[in-house]
Amino acid sequence: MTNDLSALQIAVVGHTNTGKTSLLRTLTRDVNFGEVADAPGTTRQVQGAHVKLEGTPVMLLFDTPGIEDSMGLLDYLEQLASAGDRLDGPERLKLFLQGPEASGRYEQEARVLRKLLDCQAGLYVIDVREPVLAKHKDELVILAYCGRPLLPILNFVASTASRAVQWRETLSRLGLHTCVEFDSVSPPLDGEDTLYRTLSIVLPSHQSVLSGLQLQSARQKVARRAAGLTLIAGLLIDLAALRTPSSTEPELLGQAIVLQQAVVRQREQACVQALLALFQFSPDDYLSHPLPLSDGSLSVDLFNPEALKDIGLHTGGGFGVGMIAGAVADVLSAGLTLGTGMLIGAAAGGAALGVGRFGTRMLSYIRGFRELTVADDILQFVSLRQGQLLKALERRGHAAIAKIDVAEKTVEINRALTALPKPLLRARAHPEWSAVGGRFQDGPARHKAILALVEEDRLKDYDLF
Ligand SMILES: Nc1nc2c(ncn2[C@@H]2O[C@H](COP(=O)(O)OP(=O)(O)OP(=O)(O)O)[C@@H](O)[C@H]2O)c(=O)[nH]1
Ligand SMILES: [Mg+2]
Repeated sequence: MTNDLSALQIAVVGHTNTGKTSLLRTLTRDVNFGEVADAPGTTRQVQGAHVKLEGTPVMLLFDTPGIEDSMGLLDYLEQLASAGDRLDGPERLKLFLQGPEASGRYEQEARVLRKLLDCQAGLYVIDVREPVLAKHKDELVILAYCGRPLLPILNFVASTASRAVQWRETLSRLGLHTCVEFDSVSPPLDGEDTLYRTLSIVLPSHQSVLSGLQLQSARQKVARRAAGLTLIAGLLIDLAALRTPSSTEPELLGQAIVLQQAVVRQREQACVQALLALFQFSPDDYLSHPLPLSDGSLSVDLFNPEALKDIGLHTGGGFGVGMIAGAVADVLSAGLTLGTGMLIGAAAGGAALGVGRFGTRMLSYIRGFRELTVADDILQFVSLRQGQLLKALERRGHAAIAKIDVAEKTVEINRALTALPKPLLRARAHPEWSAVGGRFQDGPARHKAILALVEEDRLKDYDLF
């Protein structure tokens, strides 16, 4: 990394294992920055990362090793000057940094202080689950010797063990009246904007860059949401418009069902990957830390009727009629509905799935069954699930390691299937709108339908219908 000295430079400092490296990951949206581990002393060297404004690096954030022995160092600093010397903080630190202990016992701490002295300000990361101890107070006294503005970041505020109140009080007593609540694993939606806004208060000389970053962060959040919703709407249009031709011959119908299910699964998977990429969670990141997926597929199987029942989606659409209702239900369990001539064709589906309730006499009546389509309840399930993934990604910091369990949250939803929104109903009649179908033809009408779906009122909740 080149060292751009014109950029605003900020040191991220604090006690060991408080989440400094995690904060850098989240602010730079880089899951690969540095090393994160639940153990003290993980970061040993200072490492910088650029933060860009409209593509131009404007700020350098420096990760630093954790401070370990603040009490020993403060005692040492206090006895450094000979009696009668009136040294201020930076002068005292200069003496220390020139002395032997800066490359000996306090080498780690010396790296931190040197860096903070080089920077215009520091972010002081606190694990608010920890009680306020003498070592923390000593640490703050030493950091104040640098003579740089320090903005405390109350990390882990989402934890039930948070002692944020106690920490705020302590910080005030030490003259630090402004601080920011954050959580690098699940940052508040406006966490980044708030951080930059508050930093601009403690660092008024860099207000224009910091308010630029604040605005950019707010804008990007809105843009990511719109792009995410567009990806989901595209997926739903593709699935609603999808038609797989099929024969009425049971074996061939069975094959068509398997094929169509595979196409639907892959298409949903592609949307998951695109959403991950949009939020800068790489496929690698997802492989090593499986997000909502297990071995490449979403963990609640799309076509598992039990799963659909569990989430309380009830199939509508007037299929439950007459003697062949059972077979229709079985075809629906395959997550597909049948095109024109569906009821008779459904019997063939039932037979293909090994239902065995229909003899050859029944099958001989089968006529006119032509296409498979994706069932309404599958569309709704996909919509819910992708909407929840989008929400989870918006709330996920780049320091998060645990997987997002979208499937688990989806199961909590319990309600009857509502009618498809208009753009999806229209898509039903336009097989050429399906990018995964054999008749795909991209065009303005398809795009219009995607936009209309994004703009549907209900979509604002990320719940497309
Ligand atoms: N839940 C939660 N966990 C966090 C947060 N920040 C960090 N962690 C976890 O805390 C542990 C320590 O995080 P690091 O980022 O390595 O901490 P550090 O301050 O850089 O540690 P050193 O380099 O050893 O000083 C890791 O297991 C992180 O996943 C947070 O805001 N919330
Ligand atoms: Mg670290």
